[in-house]
Amino acid sequence: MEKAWWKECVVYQIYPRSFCDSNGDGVGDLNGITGKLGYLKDLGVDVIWLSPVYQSPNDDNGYDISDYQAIMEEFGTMEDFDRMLYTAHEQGLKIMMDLVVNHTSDEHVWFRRSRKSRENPYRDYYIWRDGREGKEPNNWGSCFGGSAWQYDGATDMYYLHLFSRKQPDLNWDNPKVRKEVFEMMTWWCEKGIDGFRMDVISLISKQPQLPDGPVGEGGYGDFSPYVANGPHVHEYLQEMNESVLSKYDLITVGECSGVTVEEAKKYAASSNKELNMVFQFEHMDVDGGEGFKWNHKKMHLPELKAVLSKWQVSLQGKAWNSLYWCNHDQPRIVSRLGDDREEYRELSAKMLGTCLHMMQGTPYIYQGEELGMTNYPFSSMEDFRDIESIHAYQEYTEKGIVKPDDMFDYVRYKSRDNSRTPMQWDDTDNGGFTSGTPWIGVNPNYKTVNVKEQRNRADSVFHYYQKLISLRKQYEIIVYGTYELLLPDHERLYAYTRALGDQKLLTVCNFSEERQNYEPPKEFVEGQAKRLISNYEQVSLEIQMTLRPYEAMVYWL
Ligand code: TEU
Ligand code: CA
Repeated sequence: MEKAWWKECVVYQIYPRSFCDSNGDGVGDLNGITGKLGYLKDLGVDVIWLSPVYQSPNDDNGYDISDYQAIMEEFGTMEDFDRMLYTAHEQGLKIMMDLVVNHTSDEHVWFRRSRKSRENPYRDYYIWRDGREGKEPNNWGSCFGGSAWQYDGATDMYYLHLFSRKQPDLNWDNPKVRKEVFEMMTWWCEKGIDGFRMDVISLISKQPQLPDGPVGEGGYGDFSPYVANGPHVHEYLQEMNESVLSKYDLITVGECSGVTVEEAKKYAASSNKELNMVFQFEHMDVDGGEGFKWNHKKMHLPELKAVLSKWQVSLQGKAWNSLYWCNHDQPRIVSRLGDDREEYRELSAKMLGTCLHMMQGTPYIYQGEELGMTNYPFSSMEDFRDIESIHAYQEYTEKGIVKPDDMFDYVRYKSRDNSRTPMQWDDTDNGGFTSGTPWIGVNPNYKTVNVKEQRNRADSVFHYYQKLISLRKQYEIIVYGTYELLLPDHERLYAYTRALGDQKLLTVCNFSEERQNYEPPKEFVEGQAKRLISNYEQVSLEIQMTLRPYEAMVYWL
């Protein structure tokens, strides 16, 4: 397999709004990030993925951009950005920008011009359609509730928005749009940034007829069959690669909702004509309902193993995986697949980290994951800030689809705000995130769960993640070895091996609080394999062994 630095690195995602506030206005900012680069260096990551920092009216916390070449005022200035980039580079850290180009803000100058008249040169930058008998052009629902179409009185037509009303979709079939986007990307590359994480890039090419979709729980049609991995998406990404990406040494990852293994082999093929890797969603859906994320369903481990193993095996040698449990759209993994009760929080957070970091692919750590940060104890709908959570609650309770109490429970468990509460730096007010009033509640467990405490304690989750990262740098097999799943049907244990040349690696994780009997492959026991990491003391590999609650271990031969 061809080697590449972006296969060997570890990425850390920062959600700037919630990372560190330097000026006491309650909102995280660029100077706050610059001040914490030393922390990230110490953790050992190589690349920082910055969620959007561009100018934005913040309908969707920066994922609605009104100027791609300006910095959001709340976050600072372009000078602050340049200083952050410079300081990061000085410390050997790379910066990956979030690129949100499936849509802009409705306050972007392109859209302000586009909506003025049917004839103006910007009209075709977006997707406008006539109504159908006085109603929306088709039955599609938006990701954030309601129709995916917004009527605009000025020209008596509708525009498409797969996300909020304030996020009109760009028309990628228009070559002028592609040119503008590529020029903007080049401008950032010339500034010296090191890569792009591309927001919902799998949705940029729509089937031109825009047919009605199958109707789901909320009464709207699903757009994905006509939008996800649409007709020209690969062509447009190849064009992007040729005009921009291939000219620089970048790390690129496409957020690809609806991506299948077959599609991923095109987006992230080893021949590297499009992107380095994709974010797939299948392992995030194992505890969801079918296409409806609002529920309590618990994951079934054999299903999770089947999904992750399919991605590991199918992309082997053909494309490259990204590895993630968390991001700013997902609840905290320790509350979701682990156990966030104090007794097991750290053990299970370490177990989950082990399980993911020993796989093939580029690992992504989301801020606070390295501390085992948990979901937030929301007490009422007023605690939420996220547009998706608020709209979903309103829509499903008002239509009587879900009872208010149940819906509150679901939102509480699955809301994106669980991951967006401030980073917990120490045990002072607001977890050291801000000296002012934070824009969203700080998790009250900051008194015990925080950076300061964990950096001072050798057996913390922080030090465990530090070790996982450093192992990846020491053992090539962790990056390049081939993966094989053991015990596919086991309900509690996740065990797999990796192989590279004559080296072997064994990872065993107990996903439960019950003790589990386990018989490791003989060669590891007989060959006196070396233990690389484990979340308990006193571990030894034996032919008949018992794993303790949430125990994880890795052996190398
Ligand atoms: O997310 C798109 C996506 O497919 C989801 O994860 C989505 O956010 C959904 O709500 C999950 O329930 C990206 C960004 O990561 C997200 O923050 C943005 O809100 C969205 O695109 C629109 O830009
Ligand atoms: Ca601030």
